[in-house]
Order: sequence, then structure tokens, then C-alpha cells
Amino acid sequence: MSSRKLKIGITCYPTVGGSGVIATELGQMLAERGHEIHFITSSVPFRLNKMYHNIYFHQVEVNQYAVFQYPPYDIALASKIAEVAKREKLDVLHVHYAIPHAVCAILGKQMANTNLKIVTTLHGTDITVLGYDPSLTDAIRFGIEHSDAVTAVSEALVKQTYDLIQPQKDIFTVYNFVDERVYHKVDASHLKEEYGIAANEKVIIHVSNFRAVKRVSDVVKAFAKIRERIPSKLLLVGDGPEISVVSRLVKQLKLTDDVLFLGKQNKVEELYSMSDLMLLLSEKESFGLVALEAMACGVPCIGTEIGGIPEVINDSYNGYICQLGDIETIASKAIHLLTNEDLYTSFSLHAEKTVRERFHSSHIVKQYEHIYDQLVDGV
Ligand code: GMT
Repeated sequence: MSSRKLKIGITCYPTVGGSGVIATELGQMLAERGHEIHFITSSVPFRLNKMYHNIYFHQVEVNQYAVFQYPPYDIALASKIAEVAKREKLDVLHVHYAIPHAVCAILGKQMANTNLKIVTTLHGTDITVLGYDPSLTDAIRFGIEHSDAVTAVSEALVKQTYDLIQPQKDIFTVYNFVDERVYHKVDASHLKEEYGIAANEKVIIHVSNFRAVKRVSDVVKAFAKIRERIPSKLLLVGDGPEISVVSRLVKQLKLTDDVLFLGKQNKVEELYSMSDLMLLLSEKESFGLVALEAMACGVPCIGTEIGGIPEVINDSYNGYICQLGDIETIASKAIHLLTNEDLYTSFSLHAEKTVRERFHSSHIVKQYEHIYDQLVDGV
């Protein structure tokens, strides 16, 4: 346990999404390690579902005034950061996303006139999407360069940030993690039965926010080919803009009985535990937290050679890496794995081992603590 107890503010998007999940889990684990945590967000983070005496929540409220065409969220957040930083004497503010959170943190620090240290974690969407919009590049670079420390969730994202934004700043990779107390294999055989899935059927799972970049249609197309050879069901977990396109494709391919649309779910660890394989076939993905969650439950993954995915899924060890859109290869690798028991068992064990050895929460949380300590000590 770190000897120094810090007062740490955390700002993130509190709604469903990997960055919000990581920010919240990190806050909880830091609290368990004795730090005082102050979430400064627009609503209570959705994963913050346990009571901690040393976690506080400060709501950012955005008032609607007729004179403003858009509600001034960024100014409201900066003001709240200033208020909390001053009153609570925060040592560190850890923000997730350069835009708008790092920029708001810098403004809030100036308003408060304190020695607050700002740590920014890049999660990908701000860089991969906004980095291509030249009107925002300067703002992202400003947020990065004026943070005291910057981390990114994969080596690929570090590289992409330098390529697209060219900041004059060191960016360190700190990988994502899962709470191993939650994500591990549990007995979910009853659930399989309740979903009406026969014992001999394999279960393939995909979890995402159904944005176009997640290429959920490729998941369905690959599943259609797997289904021709192996009795199986596809679980689609999550919701988002592409859902109607995907459900149309499922009908066209006559897979209605074999694809289960489960919508947004909370206890995903039980769904992973009843699954045999995860497909993550995105065209943009800085890390792929859902792959790590599945692997922690012993589920091998097939992912695309995109962004940080190959840093999580190691080809032919705990899963397979395929080219984006190469449905034939994705399906044939899935069939090979699902029909070869020894190979499957070794991939499944390797998946759990990878999470334990490379992405263990205690190891990752210590890396963040080390960054905070160095900043506060002025090293
Ligand atoms: O993938 C999304 O659309 C959500 C986004 C978010 O902000 O939560 O996910 C990003 O951050 C996650 C946590 O670090 C990563 O696991 C995802 O790979 C990353 N998404 C993209 O890069 C597209």
C-alpha cells in the first residue's frame, strides 16, 4: 500500500463506456488503498455502486439560460473543479479525455490558483475521432501539453497521438485493467439454459456501444459462417446507433433464432462466463476493454489488427488477430478453435494468465499512484 495518502479528484464521462468504467474502478481501488477520492462529474458514475466512506461525489450542474444556444458544460465543469480543488485541497486531479476534460481542468486550476497537479488519460476516442478534425487539434494539444502528466491506454494510442497531434510532451502507456473480484469465471450454466441455448451449442459474444466503428455487421457475418459448421448462438450485448442496421442484417441472413439481442447489461461477467468466444472486429479501438473482461473470465477472443487490440489479444496464444473485414479468416479461425478441445483449453488458460500477469489491477493502480507521487513530490 502507498504510504502517502492523497486527495484525488477524478473527472470522466460517468455514463456507460470503457473510459468511465476505468475511471470509476480506479477511484474505488484508490479509495481502498486509503486515498480520498472526489468524483467531479455530471452524474454519479454508473459503476459506483458500493458505499465508501472516502469517496465523495460533486455534481456538475449545467443551467439552461435562454441567452445560451448551448448549455455551457465546460465552464460549469471548470468552475466546479476550481471550487472542489480549493475547498477540499486536492493534490491531484485525474481527468479522462483531453477534450474537454483536460482543458477544463487547466482552466479550473487557474481559477482556483492552487498547486493542483493535473493527470490526463487518453482513451482513444478523443484522439482517433477528434484528432482528424483540424479545428480541435490545437485544443487537444493544449490539453495534453498543459497537463502535468499524460498517459494513454496503449502503445498504439501513444504513437497515434504523436502522429496526429504532435504534442511536445511525454506520454506514458498505462494499460487498462479489470476488477478481478468481479471478472472471473463463474458457473453460468443455468443462464445458458434460461436463454434456451442447448448444452451442445457454442456461445459467441460481442459487447459494444454499437457505433459504426465497432463493425458489428462483421460480427454477424462471421457468425453466419461459424453457424454453418457449428451449432451456436451469438449474444449481442449493448445498444447504439447501428442496432437497426445489425438487426436488419440478422433477418436477411435468416439468423433471427440464433442471435440474441440482450441490450445493455450490468452483470456482463455472467454473460462472459457462459460464452466460448468473443469477437471484437472494430476498425478503431485504442484498447478494447471488453476483450480484457472476457479474457479474465477465460474466454479467448478474436480481434482485428487495429489500434491497441494486438496488445491485449496475442495471436495464436490467447486468441487470434485477423485483418479488418476478413470474414473468411475470422470464421475459419473461430471454427478451428471451437472444434479443437486441447487448443481451446490452452487459449482459455492463457487468456486468464495474460490478464493476471500483464494487466493486474494492483500493478496498474500502483503505476498511477507512482505518477501522482512523483508530481506531488515535484520529482
Ligand atoms: O469505444 C468507445 O466507443 C467508448 C470509448 C470510451 O470512451 O469509453 O472507449 C475507448 O476507451 C476504452 C477504455 O480505455 C477503450 O477500451 C476503447 O478501446 C476506446 N475506444 C476507442 O478507441 C474507439
